[in-house]
Amino acid sequence: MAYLSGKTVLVTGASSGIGRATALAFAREGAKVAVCARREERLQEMERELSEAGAAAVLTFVLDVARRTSVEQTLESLPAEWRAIDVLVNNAGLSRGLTKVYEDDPQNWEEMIDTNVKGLLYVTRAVVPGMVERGRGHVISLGSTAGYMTYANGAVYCATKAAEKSISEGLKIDLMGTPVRVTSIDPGMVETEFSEVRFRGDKERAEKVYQNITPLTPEDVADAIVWAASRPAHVNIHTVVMTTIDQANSVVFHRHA
Ligand code: NDP
Ligand code: 8X3
Repeated sequence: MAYLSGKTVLVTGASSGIGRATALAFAREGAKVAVCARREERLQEMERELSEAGAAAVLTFVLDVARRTSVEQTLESLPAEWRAIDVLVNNAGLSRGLTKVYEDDPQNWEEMIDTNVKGLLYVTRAVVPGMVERGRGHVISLGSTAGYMTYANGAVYCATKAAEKSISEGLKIDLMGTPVRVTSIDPGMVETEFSEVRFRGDKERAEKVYQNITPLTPEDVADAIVWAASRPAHVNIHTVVMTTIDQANSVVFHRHA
């Protein structure tokens, strides 16, 4: 897709899963790809892979999106040739626990809200003014089917994704009159490290989530992100809701016998 060749793309939370697959997909389109996350060694490992995939240039840097001052300072001091971000993929996110609200540890809520809601806002706030000034740009954020329908024991994670939906809708309204585009990509179950993080390293429990189901892959979601980013400049894809064939919504699944 010639449209993305040479474009500057920033993917947050690119050290794993959907973010990693998205960075590689943009690299294959010949984009300049900047990736960030908290785990530096993972990002360093990706550097060569991104170049080999075809990225026009690669930048890796450590960023915890939940740390406001750090987000502001880091993004402000990017090398000059990386400051004109054309596509921001707000992907960094996580879930912690699967518990009733009235029994949960508030620390879990804080991590999810700080990352999925406040982190997304901090990065968006730092990047979008430049897009408006340059008269081009696209903000693509990761929502979820969880933002449309709350499932048992997931109230706060679902609330963060409902917040993402409202923020993307509001940002689109705020940006009317500018050519900056806004998209929310809202997948159902995708097999990544998501459940392992949710269950704090309990791999057995995480694997059960995807048992007897064919989940989406990170590459399926990356495809949708690159598709949305590569539409003609006058086309704004608002939302892509996507699930595996085995999922109808946030709570209805078909598990194979
Ligand atoms: P993974 O756990 O595989 O990846 C999450 C990524 O986010 C990692 O690279 C992690 O990197 C990064 N991250 C987490 N916290 C922070 C932080 N504070 N600052 C910077 N980066 C952070 O999960 P997924 O790929 O599945 O998740 C990606 C996004 O997709 C999330 O927003 C998630 O909510 C959403 N999503 C996932 C679905 C699924 O079923 N998997 C379905 C729908 C949406 P590091 O730890 O190195 O910082
Ligand atoms: C992640 C998908 O269904 O586990 O957003 O919440 S789900």
